[in-house]
Formats: sequence, C-alpha cells, structure tokens
Amino acid sequence: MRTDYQNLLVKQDGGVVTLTMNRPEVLNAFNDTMLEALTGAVEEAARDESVRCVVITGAGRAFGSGQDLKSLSAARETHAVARVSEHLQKYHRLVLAIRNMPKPVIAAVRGVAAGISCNIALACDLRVATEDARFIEAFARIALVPDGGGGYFLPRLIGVGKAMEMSMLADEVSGPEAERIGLVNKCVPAAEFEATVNALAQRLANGPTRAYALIKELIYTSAESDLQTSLQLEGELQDNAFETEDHRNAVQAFLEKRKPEYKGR
Ligand code: T3D
Repeated sequence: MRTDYQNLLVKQDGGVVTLTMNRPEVLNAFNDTMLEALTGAVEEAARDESVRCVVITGAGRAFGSGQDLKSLSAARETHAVARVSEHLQKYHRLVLAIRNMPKPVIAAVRGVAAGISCNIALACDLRVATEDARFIEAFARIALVPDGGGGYFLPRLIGVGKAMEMSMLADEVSGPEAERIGLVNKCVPAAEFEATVNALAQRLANGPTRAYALIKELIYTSAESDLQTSLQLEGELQDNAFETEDHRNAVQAFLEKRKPEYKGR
C-alpha cells in the first residue's frame, strides 16, 4: 500500500490496513486533498490481496466534521464548482469504493462524526464507537439534505422514523444511543477502543475473505430484491463460496476437530 498521501495516514499490520484521516486541527473536515487520498487508498486496498480488512478512522479527538466549510464557501465565492452535485460525485466514488470492497470495512469512530463524515462511517460494513462519540446528521443545521449516501443508509440501518428525526433535527446521537438504535455495532469506553477495533479487525482479516465479499453482496442487494430474487442470488453466491479453499479446509477442520485457518482464498 502507498503510504505517502497528504492528510491521510496509512498503516498495515498483517492483513489489516488502517486509514486515518489526518486534519485534526479542523476535526478531520474533508478538503479535496483528503477526500482524494482516502478514495485512492480505499481503491488500492480493494485491489491489494495482502489486505483482508480495512479500518477507517480519524486522527485526534474526532472521526470527522464533514465537508470543510471554509473550502466549500471559497469554492462558492470563486465559482470553482458550478453545481454542488458535481463535487458530490467525488464523495460518491468513495462511498461506492467502500461498499464494493471485496473485504470487510470497519469505521472506528472516536468523538464527533458529523455531516458527510457520519455518512462515510455509515457506508462501512461495521461501526465501533467510543462512549463519547457524537453522530450528527449536521446537514439541516446548514439547510442541506443528507448526502454521501445518508438518505440511503440511515433508513436501512435505523428505520424511517429515526432517520427522519436525525436528519430533520440534526441533534447529536451519543455512542451508547447509537448502539441502542443500531447505528453502530459496538460502543465501548475510550480506554477499550483501540483494543476492541484491533481485535475485530484482526479477526476479520484472518477470516474467510471471499465468503465475506459474497456476504456483502447478498446482504446489500437484499434491500432492493424480492425474496425470489434474493434466493436465486443466494444460490449463485453459495456455488461460488462452495468452491473456495477456505470452505473445503474449514469443513475438513471441523471433521478433524481442530480450528480452521482461513487463507482468504
Ligand atoms: O461540498 C459538497 O459536496 C457539499 C457537501 C456537504 C457535506 C457536509 O458534510 S455538510 C456538513 C458540514 N459540517 C458541519 O456543518 C459541521 C460543522 N462543525 C460543527 O458543527 C462543530 O465543529 C462540531 C459539532 C463538528 C464539533 O464541535 P466542537 O465544539 O467539538 O468543535 P469546534 O470548536 O466547533 O471545532 C474545532 C475546530 O474545527 C474549529 O476551528 P478553530 O476555531 O479551533 O480554528 C472549527 O472551526 C473547525 N471545524 C469544525 N468543523 C469544521 C471545521 N472547519 C471547517 N469545516 C468544518 N466542517
């Protein structure tokens, strides 16, 4: 993995790559440099077979504070961007790269995750948060609609009613509340955060990577499918999983009463 990005730290430990958004002085608000770096690194991690799990997190006291409002306002003043939807396409590329990644992606959220940073966390497959995390769909505060996939992910994760509440009121949702409503998978005290994220990431990196990719496809297409279509896809994906080395070895390990070792193949 390339490590010389601006505004992004890249660290690989075995099969786990951790991508740390690194503009702590503005709570990791997205400028174009950081957005392009994160997108490039996510796309590279998808291609790199030595990577079997990706963690996205933020440097300092926050996950991220959304779009950098200083650069947004400068772009408006100079007419650098004709329509904001053009600029949003850059975020859409990142969201799709995360969702289409053929391996698990974890958002590790410490402190605030506001605006589009919150929605980048929602695009990930699993979320771990600290007790002092603050999830804010901040868009309505500045009279915008949730973007970066927020309007898609929120109702699917927490239901229409809660999605509407978070989007319209734009109030903070704490880490424990986020866990209670299903916005995050796990909320832990700050002192346990790193160990929890590392253990989860290493566990996934040592798991059946190809089966995880097929699970992502099955679960993520289910919301748009009827039962018949989902059962058809399930069969196709299972044909695929059935042929993997990890599947054959895991069954053999079960029969021999030993722990399986997954190679990701
Ligand atoms: O371009 C497009 O495609 C449009 C897309 C838009 C997508 C979006 O994300 S819209 C939403 C943008 N984000 C926000 O509206 C959130 C703005 N920030 C805040 O409301 C607060 O900072 C927080 C609730 C996130 C955190 O509050 P707090 O009290 O913990 O920290 P703070 O003191 O407000 O912030 C610390 C510093 O970060 C501060 O700088 P300073 O005063 O120390 O020099 C603050 O200005 C800076 N900062 C925080 N958020 C942003 C930011 N600077 C630029 N852009 C930010 N988004």
